[in-house]
Amino acid sequence: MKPFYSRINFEKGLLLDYDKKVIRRISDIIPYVSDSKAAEEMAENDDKIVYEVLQRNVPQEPGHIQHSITIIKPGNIQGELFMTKGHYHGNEQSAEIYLGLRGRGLLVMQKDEQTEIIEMRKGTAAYIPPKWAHRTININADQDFVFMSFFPGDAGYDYKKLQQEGINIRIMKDGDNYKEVNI
Ligand code: S6P
Ligand code: ZN
Repeated sequence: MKPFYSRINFEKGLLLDYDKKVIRRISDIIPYVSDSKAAEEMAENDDKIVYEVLQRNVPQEPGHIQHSITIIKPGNIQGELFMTKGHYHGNEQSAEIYLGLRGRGLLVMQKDEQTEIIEMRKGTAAYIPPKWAHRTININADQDFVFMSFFPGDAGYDYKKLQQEGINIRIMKDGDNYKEVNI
């Protein structure tokens, strides 16, 4: 393949060139939220977009580096702030770097009984070591949270493992702020 580039608008926190857009609505994250019943009802009434992932097409092979931008909308489901599904990498040796571009969010990571949380904003570069599950949450009530991710071509996704073991910490709306709730 040939070299290529993408343009990022840092003011708007947007990837201007992308090959594929994945849209996740409330109906897509029902099994991942604390109150699945509330999510089902919300999805029936108004199936809002929770997040979008803008991806570049790169071979999903060792040696390549996938990169994409995630835009998480502001909102909550029965108080649980809008978030990504969260996953382990299918190839568990794969690390990842998240770079904050706009808004404010939390990166929640989990490995065995350990949980780590990094608050992210524009300019935060967070390192997710191999074997740590990761999920991001928008903690701003009126602004998108946008970050860019860089990960190995063959990282893959294991959503089931995290869904089955459950995530230990939920991020709930607390007035204009947020609180961490241990489960
Ligand atoms: C991929 C990386 C991100 C997420 C994206 C959506 O390894 O971590 O690009 O895929 O933020 O999250 P999720 O959990 O729905 O894939
Ligand atoms: Zn990942």
